[in-house]
Amino acid sequence: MSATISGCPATTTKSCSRIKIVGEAIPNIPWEDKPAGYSELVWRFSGNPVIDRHPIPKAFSIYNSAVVPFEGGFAGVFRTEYKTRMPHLHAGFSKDGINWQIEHDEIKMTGADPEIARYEFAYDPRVTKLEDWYYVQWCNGYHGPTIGLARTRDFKHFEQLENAFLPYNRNGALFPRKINGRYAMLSRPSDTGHTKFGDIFYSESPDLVYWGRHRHVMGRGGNWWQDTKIGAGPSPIETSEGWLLFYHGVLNSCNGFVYSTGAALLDLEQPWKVLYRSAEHILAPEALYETTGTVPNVVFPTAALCDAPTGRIALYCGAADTFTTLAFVNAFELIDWLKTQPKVC
Ligand code: BMA
Repeated sequence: MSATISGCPATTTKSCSRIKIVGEAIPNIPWEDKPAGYSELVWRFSGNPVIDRHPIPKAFSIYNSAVVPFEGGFAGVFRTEYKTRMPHLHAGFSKDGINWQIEHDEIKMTGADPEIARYEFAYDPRVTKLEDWYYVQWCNGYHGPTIGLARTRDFKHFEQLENAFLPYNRNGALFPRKINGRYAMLSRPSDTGHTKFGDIFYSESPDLVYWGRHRHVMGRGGNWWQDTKIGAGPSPIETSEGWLLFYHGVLNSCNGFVYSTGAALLDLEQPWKVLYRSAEHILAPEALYETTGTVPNVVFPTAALCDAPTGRIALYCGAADTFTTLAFVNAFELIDWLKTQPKVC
């Protein structure tokens, strides 16, 4: 185990007083210390996968899902793939963030225009606590994938809002507060296939209905692990050093796509300005549950719990489009490392 002083890695004790994380304390955050002698920034939970195959009767698998602190425990929205192989959204609850009770029936949203409410498909949810609501952003089928939006207070009743963008768009990640007086979201416009483009953009809204003032944040490219396309992961985490963003990057190998995880720091008031970005991936498919499954070689981050005082981050990932897994990283250590990375990759 690495030595810790007030929960901060011994090697970065100074940065704990320098770096502030804006957010709540999550004293019961799922956590394991870094294994002794392990030199990588990010390490995997020894109990992975957190959600194995066939966790509820309807599900073939549950992955690429979202988790937030809720009423002293945790709640989430889960990409639940049925044996039809169609993805649906299910709510789930957990006391410890590791053992999950997933609802057996899918979320029934209310309130949307029937045109928007009809189901085509629903996958890759993120959940963001914003003001006094939990907002769900997911890839919603409407003549192709776009970003659906809904909100809940109890993870039982969900009110669906308008889709945020036109299709084709994926990987919507709402910021946890207004920026310059407007709601803000990252997304990844795309086309019908896995074409070699896919950059992250920033959009603003006065009301969570009308979105505009779109700005380019960062592009695919540079090193090959993120050369085919990239997409935002969980909602960015606010820190004194900028918005900490986890994202996925895609390598196009002769054996198919490889999805890995990177990180970036975005300017606090102008988040379309990238301050630092990982030239290397920080988590790539290596464990058997990441390399073997429905889609081999996929690590897809979609939720990050962060305990503000200690900087502990529990990162939930989809693995091989089959499993839900957990990895850990310390925010202070990650930020210090990001500052050694080039501003543009
Ligand atoms: C992306 C999305 C993800 C999936 C990934 C790997 O395009 O569809 O849901 O995890 O591909 O298959």
